[in-house]
Amino acid sequence: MPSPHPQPIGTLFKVLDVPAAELGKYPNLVADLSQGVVDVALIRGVFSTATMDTVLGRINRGEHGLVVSPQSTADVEAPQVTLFGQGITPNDVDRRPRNESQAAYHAHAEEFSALCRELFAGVEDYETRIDSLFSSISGGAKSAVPRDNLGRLFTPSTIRRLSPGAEMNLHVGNYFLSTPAYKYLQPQLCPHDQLSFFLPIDPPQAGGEIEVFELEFNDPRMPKRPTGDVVAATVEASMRFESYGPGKGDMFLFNGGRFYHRVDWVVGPRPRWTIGGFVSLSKDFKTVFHWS
Ligand SMILES: O=C(O)CCC(=O)C(=O)O
Repeated sequence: MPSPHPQPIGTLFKVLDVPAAELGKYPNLVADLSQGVVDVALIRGVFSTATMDTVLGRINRGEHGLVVSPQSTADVEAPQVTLFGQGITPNDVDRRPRNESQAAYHAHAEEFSALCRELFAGVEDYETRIDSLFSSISGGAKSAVPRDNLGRLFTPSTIRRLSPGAEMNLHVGNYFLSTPAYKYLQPQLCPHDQLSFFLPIDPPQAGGEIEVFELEFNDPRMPKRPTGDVVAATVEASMRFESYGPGKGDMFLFNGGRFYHRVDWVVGPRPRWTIGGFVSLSKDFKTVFHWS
C-alpha cells in the first residue's frame, strides 16, 4: 500500500534543491547533511539524460557482466529489489556463511569498478564524476572507496532494479553501522550519521518515489515487534513523510542514516533503475568515503 498523505516538500525536512553546476556554493554539504543542518539534497543534472539512456540500453541488452543479487527470493522473476553487484546490507537470499559471503562481496567489489567503467564507457565516467562531486562538497576531503583490514575494497556503488509491483521496505542507514559487515568499516568513519545517495538511471512510469519519514534511528516512538524490528505498516499509516521523485541523472543525497525511508511501489511496465550507495566522512575528516 502506498503511504497516505505526504507532507508538502520542505515541511518536515530542510531541503536543498540545487543544479549540479551550482554545488560550488555548498562546500560543506556532506558535513551539513550528516549533522542536521540540511536533511535532503536534490542535486539536479549530475549526469545527462543521454548518459543514463546509454547505460540503460547496455543494462537492458544484458551488456553489464555484474553479479545479479535478488534481495527477497531466489526467484528472479518475482517482483522485488535486485542489486546488480553485491551490496553490504543483509538480504533474505544470501545464506552463505558470513566469511564466504564477505569474500564474495569484496571480489565483486573489484569487479564492479571495472564493469561500471565499461557501462559508462564513451559517456561520462561514473566514478570520476562521483569522486569529484563528493570531494567538492566535503570541504576539500579526498573522495575514496574504503578497504577492510586485509586491504579488500568495498564496492563503490550498486545498481538497483525495483520491479513493477515491488517496493523497497522501510529502513534506516545508521542501523547497518553495527552489523557484522561493518566490522572494519565503522571504525574508519566519523561519528556523524551516514548518508545515502542514489541517481535514477530510469525512473518508472509512476510510483517509485522515495518517502522520507519523520521517524528517526533510535527514536523512542518507533513501533517495534518483539524481535526489535520496526513495524513498517504502523509507521507508514501514522507518521508524516515527504515524498521525492528525482529525475533521470539527478542525485538524491540525504540523511538516510537518521531518517527512516522507503521507496514506494513501482507502477507501470518499466522497472525503476538507480545507482548509488552510502556516504560518510572518515574519522579524521580528510577523506569522504562512499560504498554500497
Ligand atoms: O536506490 C534507491 O532508490 C534507494 C536507496 C536507499 O533506500 C538507501 O540508500 O538507503
